[in-house]
Amino acid sequence: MTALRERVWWKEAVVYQVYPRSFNDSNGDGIGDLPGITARLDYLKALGVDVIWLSPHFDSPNADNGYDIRDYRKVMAEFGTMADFDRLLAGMKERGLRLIIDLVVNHTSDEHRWFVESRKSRDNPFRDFYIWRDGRNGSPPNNYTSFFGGSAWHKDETTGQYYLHYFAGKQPDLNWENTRVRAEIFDLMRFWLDKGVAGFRMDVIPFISKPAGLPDLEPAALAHPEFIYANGPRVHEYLQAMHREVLAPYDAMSVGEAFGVGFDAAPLFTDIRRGELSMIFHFDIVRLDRDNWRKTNWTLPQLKATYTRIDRAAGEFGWNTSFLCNHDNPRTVSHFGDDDPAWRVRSAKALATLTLTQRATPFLYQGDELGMTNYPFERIDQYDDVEVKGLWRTLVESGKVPAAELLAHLRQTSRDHARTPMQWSNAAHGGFTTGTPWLAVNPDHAEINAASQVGDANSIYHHHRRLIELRRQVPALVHGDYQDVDPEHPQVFVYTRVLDDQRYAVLINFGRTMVDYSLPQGVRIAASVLDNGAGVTAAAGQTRLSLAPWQATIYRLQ
Ligand code: ISL
Ligand code: CA
Repeated sequence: MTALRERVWWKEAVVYQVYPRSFNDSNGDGIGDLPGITARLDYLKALGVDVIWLSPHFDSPNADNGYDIRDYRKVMAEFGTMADFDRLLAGMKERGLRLIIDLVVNHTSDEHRWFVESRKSRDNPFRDFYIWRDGRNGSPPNNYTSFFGGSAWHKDETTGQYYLHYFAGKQPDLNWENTRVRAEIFDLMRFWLDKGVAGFRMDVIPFISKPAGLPDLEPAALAHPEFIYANGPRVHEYLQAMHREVLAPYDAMSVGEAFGVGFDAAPLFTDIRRGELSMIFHFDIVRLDRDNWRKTNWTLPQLKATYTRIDRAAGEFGWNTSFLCNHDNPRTVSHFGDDDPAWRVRSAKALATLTLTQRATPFLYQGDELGMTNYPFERIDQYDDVEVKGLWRTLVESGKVPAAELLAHLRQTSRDHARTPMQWSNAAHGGFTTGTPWLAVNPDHAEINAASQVGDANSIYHHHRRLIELRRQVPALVHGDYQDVDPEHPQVFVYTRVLDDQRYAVLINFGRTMVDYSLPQGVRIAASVLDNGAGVTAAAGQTRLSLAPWQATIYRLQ
């Protein structure tokens, strides 16, 4: 089996994403912080994860919750000090946990020293660190749009030129064409690697090389500019240099946020023979039911087809991630499961089974292990996110979309669903803070919290723990070939994972009704290995199964 040729550590790891602002507040100011994370390392170790991905912890004015960095070598004051960071890393090392940090280098904050200099004059030595152009007859240099609303260009009065920003105006894009920019970035990466971090999650990394000549987007591209932004002519040259000069010498793990990367282009980023990234995040699953800001519907055959395409895109020499949530998405159980109290626990466990049995490195988002749900947002003033504010400005305030319509979509799609604080206990504010949380805690923390689940062997938390343990013991669940054996079934997801003579099948009923199911040819059960407790598992040789609502079982096959 060729896939086994590359049994590198990061393929076998399970990653847990911490959004520091919302994880655990140690000093009562309502904002999660680094000492708060250190205090919960035993909880994470007991869950069994290997790697923690920390969303940005750098000095930032927080126009986009840290995805706008003012100083790459300083810790955000609200989160603590460099000494707190060193203690967190030491605590992780003691427990055999690795840390990857968030590398946000497509853009900086406009308050970064480089940009403060750059905007001063056309001949400032830092001018060329960013992308400045003259306007076109009093309008922006081209028709690029920002993901947070409006033009991607901002006219800076000091010099009369425009700078490019794919995200907020406070997030100017760096000019990677400039060799000094690349040298600075490679240096700051080494700064953190020398401290002992194990690698990086790379924010919108395919965007770093800008389209040659910055021509207008064709009308058809305007709705999804990411597919143009992600295909700049030099992106692979830059990533290969980064790999050669920075990542490889440290054996560092890298995971690229491949926003805008199509399936065909995936191997260009992750084929191990090219020396670029370890793995990428595809957005085709979390965006299956989205048309920009609009929520649409998804079907199970569509979801299954997407899993297959993602697996095939990685091929033999590439590698994938498996995730259903992150800090930019609604909650896993509300999005793909059923957060009705009658079905929440079963469906959250079923989705954990799905996520943790892919041929990919699983990424769990904080609170997923508890089945945390979307927040019941009602009004615009309950949201914090810069993206929501941009949508409100460009759609509602301009009169294009009625307020009630946008609110109905946001209630299902907003990034703030994932950003409400971790629910540690049934205490006030879910035990997240003794003060006033920066974003309200979900009122369901009385039911859904870590304290109650750690003490309950049948909880969603313990189901995650058992799945992680099983994955560690069974190489076929990590490296084995992935095959969807019934792509058309509207309610049952069945796939096999095969490595040499080890054969497994995963069966998941994606619905509230019982399904009378005949196993496809060639799938012969030997024994149930791990089940989510929703129903009765099948015996060896049984071919007709009665699948209970949201039942999810891993079987060893004959
Ligand atoms: O979440 C999105 C829209 O709903 C995406 O467009 C998102 O902005 C995109 O996936 C890029 O995300 C990353 O970069 C952004 C930051 O706001 C996100 O939090 C980050 O994950 C800019 O740094
Ligand atoms: Ca705090």
